Amino acid sequence: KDARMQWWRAARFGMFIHWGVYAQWAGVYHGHQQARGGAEWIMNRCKIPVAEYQERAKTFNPVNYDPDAWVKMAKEAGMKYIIITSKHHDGFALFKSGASKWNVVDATAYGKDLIKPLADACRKYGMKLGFYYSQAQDWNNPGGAAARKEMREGWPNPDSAKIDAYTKAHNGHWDPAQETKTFDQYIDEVSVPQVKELLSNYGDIAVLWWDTPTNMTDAAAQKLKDVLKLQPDIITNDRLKRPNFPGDTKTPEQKVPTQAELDGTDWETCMTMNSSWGYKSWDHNWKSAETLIHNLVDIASKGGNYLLNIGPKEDGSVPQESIDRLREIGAWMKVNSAG
Ligand code: FUL
Repeated sequence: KDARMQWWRAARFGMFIHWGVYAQWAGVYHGHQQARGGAEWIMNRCKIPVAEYQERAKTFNPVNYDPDAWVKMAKEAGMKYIIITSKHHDGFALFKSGASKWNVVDATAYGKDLIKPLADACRKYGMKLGFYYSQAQDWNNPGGAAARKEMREGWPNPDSAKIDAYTKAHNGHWDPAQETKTFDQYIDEVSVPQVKELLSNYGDIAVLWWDTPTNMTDAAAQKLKDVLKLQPDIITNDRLKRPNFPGDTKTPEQKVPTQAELDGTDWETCMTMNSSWGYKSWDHNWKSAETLIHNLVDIASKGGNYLLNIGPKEDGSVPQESIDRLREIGAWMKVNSAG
């Protein structure tokens, strides 16, 4: 394990990328600002019907997507690895998939694999690439799990009481289309095959970043863990299934642990630059570059890694506020880092 962890322990700084068709909504549904949560949660928070969400995705066409520029931007900021949401909780795959038509090639106007050119750019610039994959929650592929969030947290829908009662009776689901298969079928037919695709089709993959084990069983977790054998050196986090699948790294979210909270396990703080992971048009709550640098130093001095997020827009461009902050961090790094 120590040999496997070596690059990761030296890395200290990585880029998280939350991107998917939720960027089209940008935190707004029918003119209403999503009341709570990251913009990547809008489908659940606002209980958007499956058909409506998929209809909008047909127009997803990120013509300004420039993975080469993304990797260069990360590199110039001093980041050593990139973790991208290959599939977030909305189940949308940013890659070509034979396991589900709900993927960028089959479901959008763009029609091309978004992961392949990123993997190529990472190889070109010597950047490690890892995948975030929502193994359990999936709001579009039937059988996928849905963490229950009450409707009142979303927009003022007149049907909110009805919808809330429905989600209570249906294990978090709000659309009958989500329940035409079982969770086990979803694991066997979508989750496991897609992780196989991700670990087979894009070269060396450094990290598998699982998330929210809603409804997970040990049996399902074991099936997913077995797929990791395709990449013997891969590093995984602690979000596959608790407590029997601790993985390699702990994942404090939006906070830097105190010294007293550390127990010797490898850890990585993931954090947003504003308040949302996915792009949210009206979130202007940006942390200063000074704060971000302070966090990086604090984390590095305690032996952790800092996974700092960007949320690209629908067209593939990166918010200027994020670009500016990464530039400032890079300038600081040039003066203050050894490597
Ligand atoms: C959370 C997710 O639910 C968020 O959307 C985000 O991906 C964050 C990094 O992990 O648990």
